[in-house]
Amino acid sequence: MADTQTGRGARQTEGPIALLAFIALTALVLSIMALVVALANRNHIATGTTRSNVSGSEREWEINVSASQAKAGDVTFTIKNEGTIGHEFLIVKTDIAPGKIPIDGDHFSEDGIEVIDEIGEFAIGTTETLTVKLAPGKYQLVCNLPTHYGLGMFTGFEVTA
Ligand SMILES: [Cu+2]
Repeated sequence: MADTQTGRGARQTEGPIALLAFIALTALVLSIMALVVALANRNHIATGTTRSNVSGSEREWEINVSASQAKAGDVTFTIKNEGTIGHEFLIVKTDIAPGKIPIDGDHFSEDGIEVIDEIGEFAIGTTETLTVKLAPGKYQLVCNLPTHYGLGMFTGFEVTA
């Protein structure tokens, strides 16, 4: 009993100081937590890979996509062939305006053109997926099967930092 009363008395005497200490400690802990979260967020932005999804379709003679731009990083294209013949899907990095790559015969030469990656000719009614890591810049999404580019199977795409 005596010990309990002594203890209670001691707590009452130190109450205000303990409260101030508690508030100061809480403020310090919250500051540290905020700093840790801020650093974690900064690191995430600096080292994390941005992922984007773009869906779209191809048909005679057009390519339609759900977005005309994406952030640099991994971009996944999910493309359906809604046409009545086979089509391909190329991602070309170029500053040439959409549709203006010089045609050599019935399609443009891919020599000297930066083709990042492609979905080879795929069948009517099927859907293909392609994930590529894209750097900032201007791109064209195209089909380069004979005559298809010239007939309109291209669309501009921009990747921002
Ligand atoms: Cu095509």
